[in-house]
Amino acid sequence: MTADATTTESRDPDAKRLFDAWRTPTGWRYWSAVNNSEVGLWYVVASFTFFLFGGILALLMRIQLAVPENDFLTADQYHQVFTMHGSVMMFLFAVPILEAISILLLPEMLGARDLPFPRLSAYGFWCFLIGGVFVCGSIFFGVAPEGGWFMYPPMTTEYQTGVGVDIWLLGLSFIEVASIAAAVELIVGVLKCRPPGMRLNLIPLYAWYILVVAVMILFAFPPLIAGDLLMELERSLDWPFFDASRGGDPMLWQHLFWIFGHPEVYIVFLPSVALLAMIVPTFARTAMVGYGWIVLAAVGTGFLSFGLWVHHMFTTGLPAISIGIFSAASQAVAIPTGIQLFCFIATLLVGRVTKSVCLLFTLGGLATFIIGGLTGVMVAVAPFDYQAHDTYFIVGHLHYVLIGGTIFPIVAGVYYYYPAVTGKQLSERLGRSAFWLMLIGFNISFFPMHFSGLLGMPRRVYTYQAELHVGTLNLISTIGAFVLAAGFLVFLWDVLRPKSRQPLAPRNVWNAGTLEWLAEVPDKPWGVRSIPIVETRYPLWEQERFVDDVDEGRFYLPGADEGKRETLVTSVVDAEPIQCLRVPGPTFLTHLAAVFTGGVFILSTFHWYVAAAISGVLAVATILVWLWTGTAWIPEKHEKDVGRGVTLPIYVSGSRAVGWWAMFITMLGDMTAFISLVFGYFFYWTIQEDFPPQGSNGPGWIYPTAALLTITLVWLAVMAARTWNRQDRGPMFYGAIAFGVTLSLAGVWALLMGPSSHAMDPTSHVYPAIVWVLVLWTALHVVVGIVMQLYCAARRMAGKMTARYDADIVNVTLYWHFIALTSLITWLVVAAFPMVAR
Ligand code: HEM
Ligand SMILES: [Cu+2]
Repeated sequence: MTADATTTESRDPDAKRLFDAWRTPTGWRYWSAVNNSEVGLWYVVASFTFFLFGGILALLMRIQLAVPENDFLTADQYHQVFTMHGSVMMFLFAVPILEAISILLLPEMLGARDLPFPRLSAYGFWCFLIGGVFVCGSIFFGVAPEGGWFMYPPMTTEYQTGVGVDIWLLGLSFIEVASIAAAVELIVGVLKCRPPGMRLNLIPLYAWYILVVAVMILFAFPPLIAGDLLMELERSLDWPFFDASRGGDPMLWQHLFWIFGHPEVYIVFLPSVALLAMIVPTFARTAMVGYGWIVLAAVGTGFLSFGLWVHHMFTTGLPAISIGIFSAASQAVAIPTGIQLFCFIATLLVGRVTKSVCLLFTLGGLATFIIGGLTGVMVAVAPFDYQAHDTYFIVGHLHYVLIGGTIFPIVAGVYYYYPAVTGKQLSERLGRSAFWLMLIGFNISFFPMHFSGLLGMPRRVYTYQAELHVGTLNLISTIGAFVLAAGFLVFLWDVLRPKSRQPLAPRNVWNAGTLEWLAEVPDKPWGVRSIPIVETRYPLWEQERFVDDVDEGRFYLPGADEGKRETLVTSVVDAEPIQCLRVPGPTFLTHLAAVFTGGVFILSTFHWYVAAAISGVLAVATILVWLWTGTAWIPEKHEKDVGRGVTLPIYVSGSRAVGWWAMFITMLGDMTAFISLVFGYFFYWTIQEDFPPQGSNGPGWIYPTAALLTITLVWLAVMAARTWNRQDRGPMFYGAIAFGVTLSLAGVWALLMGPSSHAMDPTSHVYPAIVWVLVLWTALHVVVGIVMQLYCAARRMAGKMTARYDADIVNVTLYWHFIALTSLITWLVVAAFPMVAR
């Protein structure tokens, strides 16, 4: 929502150029925008739409359960509905909405003009939209998955033959990739795109939380993607990872799922707390109490949550000692959560609180979450869990946590930030009605579930007998659900009702202290007129003449002299300015790339593998064009004056560059997926007497060792190429690349020869299957590495990479460090380990 160039822009040529550089395209080209303020907004709207869809599914379930032995939905339909409800809420709403809000607001909170990779955000968004529509669409054709949101095998491998489970596995993997892309963007954003002076201890709390959450996504989603991969291989190619009759084990899925699934709870909870952490000080009119404690608690929760997954598996017959440890750890996580809540409450107590709808939703959310937390501590006690497991007690518990911990805070956030984004305020009166309807409806609906659960009503059943005496409780729950839905409708109406006659809200309506409130009304596409120097946590409150200085362009980058989109990059710890980063503008390439990437996943669902492969090649080609035209531009001059007498380089490479960080972070996620597969191998080894099984063929040691040696040579060649490029020794550079590409091909061949020359049949037993997976994983990465080497050679030939401007080869070298490590681990596992294990 941007006004035309008016007043300031027409008088001030600097402002005019800045405005033109950041102008959002109009007409149908509007959809080619990549700027965070547009993409973030679409992302929020799309996630909310999926939420409404999930909510309608919930109402269908509640209608079915209103009375005993109802036949509104068949058993089959009900299974699809609850699976889709859970999956949509978790994968298409809870995680994406928080990434969406962050893409929209994080740059503003950091006084940045945009995130470092706007096209990556756009690509992630389009992937999300395509994947989400695909997954949701399945239910209209009656082919939705039925395995519940955690898809336990063997139910989902042997007993469901339709495409439903494949849609779940592939569609959601696709969306998880988009989530990881957004996480990379957000991590680099927080670390490298802060305004000068914003040292680590001045970062807005929201950004701290998002940093923690994005890192959690980076380590939690890859295990699930690895699990999805294994299960899809079992379903489509009959590789028996979870099939006990051929050495597989369904428990592996449960581990991989919950290594993701428990952190997931905090992944959706922490960003909502982050919103509250911005709202609370504003309405208490005072700085947040215990900033350092809150940051420590957020980081601590992030760490602890990875150690808790087993508490979802108490009833699977694990050894008692591990149950004891995980039970204690599950209760320990209440401590950091408690610290955060105490800091919030303390802030409200010491401040002068102004009443508002935002605050109502904040308090309502906290109270609801605390109740959910208490029942959570109850089920963390293993003996209690034996009673409550798989009953409506759990359904009650999880919705207290999820709705208290995410929905209420998000609604609070919408009321809070709506004026900053649209220039108009929401209605306090409608907001109050929405709040009370939601709070009361929610409790009427979910509180009785604790009792129906304890009376023995199991979850995931499409109906129940009248003799169970839970009919009344269920009817109450259904009525409550409709009251809750009415509350949402009021909220929705408030957001969507036409506001053209309503006056514009004043700038910084709530009189907040943080940078996002620099947004002008109506909003300007450039974000901030000049990028400020920050000295305190609440600069709008505490730094004198701050807003005027920003507006009058007295800080950094007040114009766009060359008509390019630019923002500042700063150092990680001290936020010293180090680069004037040029970011790319609107494009449709990202849409094409998303469609082709989607094609790979969607076509595979229907086993059209040739079409999927073609789509994959097209996706890679599009992404290459995008990188070729949109990254690592050689600037027309080395340095540029960014204002206040500071001159910064326009192009940097190596560990100062944002691209290097993005590669590094992406590879950490990639390694996590790989380590999850390796975990699978050792999981089979620990639970089986005889693994690798006596007498079965392994890949031997000759081919794997040959593969390791060739790949190591490629790695050295790539490093040499980097050096020779820097010394501008062209022929040596091209020689190294030619050598590297040839040896890469040899490495791929040697990798594949190991298992194939020993006739390892992946459908016969889980051992050959997991060896094949590790080998194929490594080989695929080497193939990608070949494309990267060729890309660098082409860049140099085209004059787009030079001795001085060498970010491409530097990043590719970083990639190869990880490939070398991957190959070494693969060798250790498939070739060396069987020798020592025998
Ligand atoms: C808006 C009001 C909501 C209502 C009335 C509602 C209702 C229900 C009901 C009745 C079930 C139990 C299905 C069964 O076991 O047979 C359920 C399951 C579930 N809900 Fe909700 N829900 C709502 C919102 C949410 C939200 C906002 C989230 C997440 C952010 C969520 C996440 C889940 C999950 C993960 C399950 C478990 C699905 C499974 O068993 O596989 N729900 N919900
Ligand atoms: Cu958990």
